[in-house]
Amino acid sequence: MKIEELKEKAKQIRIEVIKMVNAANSGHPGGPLGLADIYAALYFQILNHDPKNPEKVDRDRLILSNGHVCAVRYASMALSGYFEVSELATFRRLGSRLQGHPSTRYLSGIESSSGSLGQGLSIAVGLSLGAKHQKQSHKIYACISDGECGEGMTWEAAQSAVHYKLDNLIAFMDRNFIQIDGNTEQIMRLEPLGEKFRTFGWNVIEEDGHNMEGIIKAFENAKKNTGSPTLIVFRTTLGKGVSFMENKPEWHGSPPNKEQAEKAIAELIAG
Ligand SMILES: Cc1ncc(C[n+]2csc(CCOP(=O)(O)OP(=O)(O)O)c2C)c(N)n1
Ligand SMILES: [Mg+2]
Repeated sequence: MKIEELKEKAKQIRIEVIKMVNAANSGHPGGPLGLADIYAALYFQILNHDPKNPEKVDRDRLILSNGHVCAVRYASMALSGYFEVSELATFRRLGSRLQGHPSTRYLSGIESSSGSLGQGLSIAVGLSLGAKHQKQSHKIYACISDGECGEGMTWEAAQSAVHYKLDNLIAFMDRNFIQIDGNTEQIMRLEPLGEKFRTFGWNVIEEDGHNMEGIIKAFENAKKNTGSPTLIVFRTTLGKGVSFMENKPEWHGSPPNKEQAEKAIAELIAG
């Protein structure tokens, strides 16, 4: 897909995210808006997947560790054909397949249940190791957040991924410097983040998470790396695309009301 088309997909994803969180009157708009460009690149360009056959054996796996941002994944799945876009309106409703934190029990195409932070990278390490043992050639992608690095399990996974030379593992981080209570560096300092992972033995790529060409290039380079796992640190802006949400921790987990949602969508359409 052309870069301009991917940017258009990202815009559509953002609009659906706003509609979903507004209709549910609960949920997390900030993270999903910040990840929309990356998810457009994944679902419309990078992933080897088939929306009409979500269980195909050789598909790439995408583990979403920071499960609270699942609106971006549901919107990407609907727009790429896993299910009807109209189903997005059931987000967070009782009985819906689209719960506020994703579950493998309800929706094919979700590769791990999440919401309890810190577990995703370990799950991805297990899947990568399994794929190696079985001589399978698909990739394992792991979406992780900066806030969840406060969970020690992340660092155990980081260590074992290098030990087992898991070059089929491509982790990427939503590095927005924000978590539920504010700035990550004040709450639990992470910097120098890239250097930490490099010291562990990871191939580390740092990229602007809103530059579509750069996002594609980063993933393509990660795919080519051999002998070590890759971490792409994507610098993102929480709430990207909606002026009154950008970089504001309060939009981590509060829904826009009708008026705010209309304003947000108008801004996104104006682009
Ligand atoms: C194990 C665990 N501890 C605490 C929480 C509560 N919690 C939900 S989101 C969040 C902040 C995580 O930071 P990040 O993913 O960087 O947030 P974002 O950038 O999306 O605002 C926390 C602490 C949780 N879901 N799981
Ligand atoms: Mg964050």
